[in-house]
Amino acid sequence: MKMAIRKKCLILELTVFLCVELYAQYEDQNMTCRLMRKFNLTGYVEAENHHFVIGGQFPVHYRTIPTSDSDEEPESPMCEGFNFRGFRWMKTMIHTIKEINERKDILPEHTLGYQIFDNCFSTTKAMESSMVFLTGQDEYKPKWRNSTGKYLIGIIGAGGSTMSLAGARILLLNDVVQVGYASSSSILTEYLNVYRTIPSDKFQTEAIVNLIRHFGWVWIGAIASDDDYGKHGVKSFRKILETNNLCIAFSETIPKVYSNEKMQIAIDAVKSSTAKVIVLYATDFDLSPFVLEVIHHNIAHRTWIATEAWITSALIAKPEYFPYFGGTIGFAIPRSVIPGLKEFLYDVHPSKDPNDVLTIEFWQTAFNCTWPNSSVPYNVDHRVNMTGKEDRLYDMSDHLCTGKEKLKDLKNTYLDTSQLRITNNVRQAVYLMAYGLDRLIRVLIKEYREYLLHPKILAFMSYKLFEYIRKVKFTTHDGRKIELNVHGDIENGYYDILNWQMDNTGDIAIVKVGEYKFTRSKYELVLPKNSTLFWNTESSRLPDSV
Ligand code: TCR
Repeated sequence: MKMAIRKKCLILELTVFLCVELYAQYEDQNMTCRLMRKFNLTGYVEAENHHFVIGGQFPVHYRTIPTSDSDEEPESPMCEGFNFRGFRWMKTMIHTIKEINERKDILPEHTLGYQIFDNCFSTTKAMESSMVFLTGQDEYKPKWRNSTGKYLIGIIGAGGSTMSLAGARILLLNDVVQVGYASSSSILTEYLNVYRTIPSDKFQTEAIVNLIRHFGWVWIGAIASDDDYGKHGVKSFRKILETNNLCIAFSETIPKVYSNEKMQIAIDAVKSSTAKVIVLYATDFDLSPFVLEVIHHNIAHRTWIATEAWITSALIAKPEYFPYFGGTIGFAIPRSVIPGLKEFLYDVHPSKDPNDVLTIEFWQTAFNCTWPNSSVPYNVDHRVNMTGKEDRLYDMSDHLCTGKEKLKDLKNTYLDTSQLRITNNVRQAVYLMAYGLDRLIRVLIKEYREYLLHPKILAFMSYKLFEYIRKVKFTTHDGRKIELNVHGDIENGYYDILNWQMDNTGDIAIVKVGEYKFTRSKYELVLPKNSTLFWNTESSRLPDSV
């Protein structure tokens, strides 16, 4: 009886909630709220032969295609713009789960399955997948956190703060833990069910101000993406700047939906200000229309301070952008090498499974061809709508793929394992969850060995898992110590300090020039005197911004 009431309440809550979320997203377009009931997600599920399931959300596409406004029930939008990096993150989750299943020291008597969805870097799809974890694709009535028929331990994701926030509330209602690998906004600290293996932006923002102080700059400009990451980032940046008696010259946002008017406000601020040092708080994808505008307006001789989200981005670090963005300096998550991952990533081919639409799209996009007889649309890119310019990533191709295309010949972000940073956070998020479950099971098994998978014990487990996952301490394969504080945040860590230079082949070299270590109350900024920095100033010397 109690359960039935609880379910009813939940449906009501979810209905209202989904409406509010959808409304918020389409507010600009004056859309009224109608509930979407049919979900449409792509991803990977392997649950059947396992005891438990870990959920995952990754941005394998960059955006959803806006649907036309009609009076009918809203439909789940389609996605476009294949994100090779997001695809690598998703595969890393699967690789880590396989590795844990083979280990005898973690969960020796149980195995983990997975249910992973592409959230297309959007709140709508993030909400949809959070619902589907609880209900299944074809129903909108919540079940007890087992839409795959297996117990859901928690969610790895969602790949960005705004998306994590969208899902956080429904998942919290259902006592489901979310472990983030890229969602770094400090606001997530307030959510009881959100833990993460990426440090909160609180630390990065402090690091940026300490870098500014190190170089003696005083007047700084700030540009943020129009989301939780950018806006909260710049808000706390301004606060810390002021407490250090430094000054903000301007602070503008980059629109998410293309608006020439809003974009020009940001561009004019950069152009007209005497502040030549500018912080860009945005993810690479949100940043790229702005980058094109900077180039279009020929705005050179600026020193851009990068956040970790774009400092190593292949989308921005292009040689042709170097005259404008060379000399960029900023912070990055430490690099790691993951044993066996490269081989796992190479083991991808569209002929293996005709239903694996993500792999087919990966192949088509990577090799610029169309997979025969597939219903997967070629990667038509509507980016023209986002930038206001013809900037298609890929042209339509009538050239058929043969299946003999060689992955080895590709220079592609998916296969580039030389810069595993967030990828390593994905791995550690999966480990954190698995260790938490392992520790809890070791306690429960003493009393309840035979009943471990009984619904009542599982319900109790959900409640206890929060605590067990949060209290896990472990050392990673590369010697990093992972430990969360009471809010589920990492408090000890470090960033690499990177600078964009040009190598002798004319390519951009993203060079490590220093390190920034932090604990809750202390920091250490190390920029060795002998590390050569490149500055994009007329004199090629350190810019002054006093
Ligand atoms: N936090 C961003 C998302 C993000 C990201 C990235 C996306 C971060 N780093 C690297 C792509 C690649 C940091 C957020 O929204 O919280």
